[in-house]
Amino acid sequence: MRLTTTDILECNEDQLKQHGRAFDFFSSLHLNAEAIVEKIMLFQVAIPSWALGNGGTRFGRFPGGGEPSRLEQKIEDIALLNTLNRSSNAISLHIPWDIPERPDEIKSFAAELGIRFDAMNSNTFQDQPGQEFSYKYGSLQHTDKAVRNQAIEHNIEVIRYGQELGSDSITVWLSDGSCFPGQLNFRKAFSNVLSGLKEIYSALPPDWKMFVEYKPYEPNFYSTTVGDWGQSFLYANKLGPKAYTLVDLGHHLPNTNIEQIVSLLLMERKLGGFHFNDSKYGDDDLTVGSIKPYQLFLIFNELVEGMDAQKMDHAKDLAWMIDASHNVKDPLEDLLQSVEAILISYAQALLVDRRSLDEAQQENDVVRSQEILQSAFRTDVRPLIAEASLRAGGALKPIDVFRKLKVREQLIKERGRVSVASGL
Ligand code: PSV
Ligand code: MN
Repeated sequence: MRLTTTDILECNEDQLKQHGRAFDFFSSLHLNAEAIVEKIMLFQVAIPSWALGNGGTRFGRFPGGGEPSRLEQKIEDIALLNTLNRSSNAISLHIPWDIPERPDEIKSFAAELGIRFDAMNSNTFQDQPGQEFSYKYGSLQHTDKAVRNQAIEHNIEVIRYGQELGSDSITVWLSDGSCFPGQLNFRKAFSNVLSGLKEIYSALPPDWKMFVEYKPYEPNFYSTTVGDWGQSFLYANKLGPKAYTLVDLGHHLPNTNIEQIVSLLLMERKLGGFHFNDSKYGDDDLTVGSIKPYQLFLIFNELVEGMDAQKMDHAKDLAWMIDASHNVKDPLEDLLQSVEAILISYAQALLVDRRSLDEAQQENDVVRSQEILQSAFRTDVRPLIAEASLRAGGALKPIDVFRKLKVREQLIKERGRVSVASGL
């Protein structure tokens, strides 16, 4: 199914007046409204190929119908999202869940729909049918060199697919670790992973980046070989200038100060990108901003401050991706909510009065510092997000339009009620 700009414009029609009033009012209060709209228009968030169907838990999965079962359909779904919000023009592919049989054809298919390929993701956390060696006891950390080589080869193959598709980065997430004390020699595991990553790193094309993602637990519950940002940072430093840490918001123990991690990684020029989601307990993969919106704002506050300090391009210099799972919601509606939450936090962070905050910090005025941050956080910036979408030809209210145009119903008609997307 494809949506046209005309479909969207028609749906915008009856909200235009009210939006115009809200935007004018906002602009009368905030002199930088125009500059923020321009920045939002440039900001794009990549959608993961594995998040277009319903996820589930080990207790069950409840597919909602009309899920994309082929890569082309996944790209079509992302194009639908992007037509609605004009802020999600990229796909992040997971291999082997989404192997492009003919990469050149897939690349031009995506380009026709205005979709490009963001970071590639490898998978050495599951055994695939016909695979020679098992990853039961890890992949790059494995005691057996043959298993390590298989994992290295897989990652290099993922880079090759990425090259053909026009991607320029690979995210390596390893589930390597141990479930019980004594199972693993930590030093040997670390050095096996490091030498494996070095081989993958040396296969990177010159303009590519490698993102090393960390996670404290699951599927291993006693130790994880890339368990936190410190370990990821250690690998990234030892690997070289093309290696960076990737922060997945769900991969922290409760109450971790993620914004501080972000600030320090940026300072060290080692922050590569994000997997956005939200969580109540752990790697819950919930809709971005649904549980801790203030934390998301504080993260963006550090991002804007730190990126500006390094004169970085907000839109291009970090990889912005969602990594979520949708157990009870329509995945496309959920993704629209997630992208909107990201843009809201970004816009609020752009509203922070940095000079006053700096002064308040210098004077140790704790109350004023908090007031400055919270006054930005408590500002309703939705007229700015809507204006950015409108100017780019998108919907003022993407979810309303999705429902009004009966997108899910159409997808079910086209693909059937029982089609199932690949992924977790
Ligand atoms: C692992 O939990 C992870 O966050 C990694 O990014 C994987 O690639 C993805 O989720 C798989 O769903
Ligand atoms: Mn992730």
